[in-house]
Amino acid sequence: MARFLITSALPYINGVKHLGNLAGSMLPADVHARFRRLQGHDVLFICATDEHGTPAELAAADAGQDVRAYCDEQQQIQRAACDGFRLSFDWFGRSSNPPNHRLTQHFCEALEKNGLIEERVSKQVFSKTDNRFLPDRYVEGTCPVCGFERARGDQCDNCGSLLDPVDLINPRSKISGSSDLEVRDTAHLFLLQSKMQDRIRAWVDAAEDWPNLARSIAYKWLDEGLIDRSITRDLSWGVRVTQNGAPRPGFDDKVFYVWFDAPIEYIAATIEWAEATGGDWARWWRIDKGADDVVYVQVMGKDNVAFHTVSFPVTILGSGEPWKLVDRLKAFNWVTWYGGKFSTSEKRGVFMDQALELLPSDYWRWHLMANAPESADAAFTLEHFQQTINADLANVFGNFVNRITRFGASKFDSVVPDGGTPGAAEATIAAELNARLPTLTRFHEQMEFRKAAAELRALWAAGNEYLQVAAPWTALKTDRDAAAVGVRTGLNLVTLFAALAQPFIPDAAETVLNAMNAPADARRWPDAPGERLIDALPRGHAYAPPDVLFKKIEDADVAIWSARFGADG
Ligand code: B3M
Ligand code: ZN
Repeated sequence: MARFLITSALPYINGVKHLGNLAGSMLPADVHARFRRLQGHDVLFICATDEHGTPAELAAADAGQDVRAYCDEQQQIQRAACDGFRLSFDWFGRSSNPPNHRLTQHFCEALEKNGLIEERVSKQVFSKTDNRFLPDRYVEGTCPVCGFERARGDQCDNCGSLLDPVDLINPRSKISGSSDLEVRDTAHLFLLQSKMQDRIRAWVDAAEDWPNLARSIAYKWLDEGLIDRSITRDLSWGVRVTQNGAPRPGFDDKVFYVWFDAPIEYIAATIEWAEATGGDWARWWRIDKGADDVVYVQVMGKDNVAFHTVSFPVTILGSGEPWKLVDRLKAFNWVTWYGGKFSTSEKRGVFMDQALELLPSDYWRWHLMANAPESADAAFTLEHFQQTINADLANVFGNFVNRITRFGASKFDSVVPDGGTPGAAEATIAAELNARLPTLTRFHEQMEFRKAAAELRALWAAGNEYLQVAAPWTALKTDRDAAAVGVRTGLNLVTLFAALAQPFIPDAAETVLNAMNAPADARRWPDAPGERLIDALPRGHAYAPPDVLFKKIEDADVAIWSARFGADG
């Protein structure tokens, strides 16, 4: 028994996430949390919406809503989509809640006491029409390098040059279109990351449990050298800047940068959880309060890795306080939509809420994890989705469950039959279980989702082969005892396969386990030898065949969905 703290990257508040976001953070984190619970570990699985920053302000303005009201509404919508996908968070918090405000201010003050914060004056574009400073990407103008007329203040999309907004020719506000801009001085707090370079490198060197993608991204940033970065912004929506517990002079119109407060919300969401449930948050986060034996697992897309391997650790280590740091960091590449980008504005791709209108969550969960973007980007196509579902879920798993439970119901009264002795076919499937189960367990432990799904599929396929060989329907004509062995073994495999499927397809697995009246120990992660697992249910144990588990996806469905979701490449 160990203790696992699992966090998924926090979905940004402006709208429901698409399947690519889901596949690279919340879903794999959920699969892992479910797996660790089945193993009997103590798991705390935390997520939250990331709510501060300019995009939230602008989305609220677009929707004609107050930003707080906008976030309240969007949080409910995202929560419903997460519930629909059966994401089993112990808590789904909000970075705009009070615990995060308090903790963010606390961290900044602790960093300042340790000499890691400096106030610096910089030049920034101010829009008189909008009456606000403009973040770099909200200034638009002509690129001084290539002449492209719609270059952003931070980068030109045409020639790729990195820009400073003050370099743009004919700059204008992207918010109002106004060109009544001027460059003004503004003070900001800088986090002196350069001073932490050696400590962060030593910490990454010691982090042997990180998969390659995460390590290589961390080293890339370290090798380029950590630069001091501004952790405040000229905005009104966010965490207020304080000094010694009081508003910081000169910072009335400023808040912390969203990427400074967002990771702190992992801790703050745990405090929200503790306040709501009476749990002990410090036991999960403070080394001095019992968190030393916690294994902390983070899951995220590759664009978030630098913030988690460098910036957030600077905050934590720089505070000088005994906070828990990440032990295992699992990062994902992108899921693409037919090789291109998912896009809300261009209506390309399927978003979480839309997916659930088409099919139950298990279909999506299985496909996204069986094709997880682990070693490279993975292209989602509806045709590939159709193939995976029809082959793996309908033909292999669904068909196996259906065939044997129905045959047993009609010929052996819907109970696990007694009689007969296991022979060569049972020895073969038992050996297969003994070989494959430890591998499946290891892939889950290593968070190799694609490989874990492949191993589970191979087990299901071995079950079908077993039925082919044992053929209780043929045996029944001459040898009822031999048929009884086949049905008994088959029904035990049904239960076992459903138990093993729980992390990936929890609803279908539960349907099968309930139909089989599976006792509690048959619902946990198995560690018994194959010979025992194929004869675990008591003789005479009653069950009822479940309804068809998965319906096939027809070509006509794919045609309709392609038209609706812009699947034309
Ligand atoms: N909200 C992901 C994004 O919007 C970001 C993750 C925060 S994790 C602390 O790209
Ligand atoms: Zn350019």
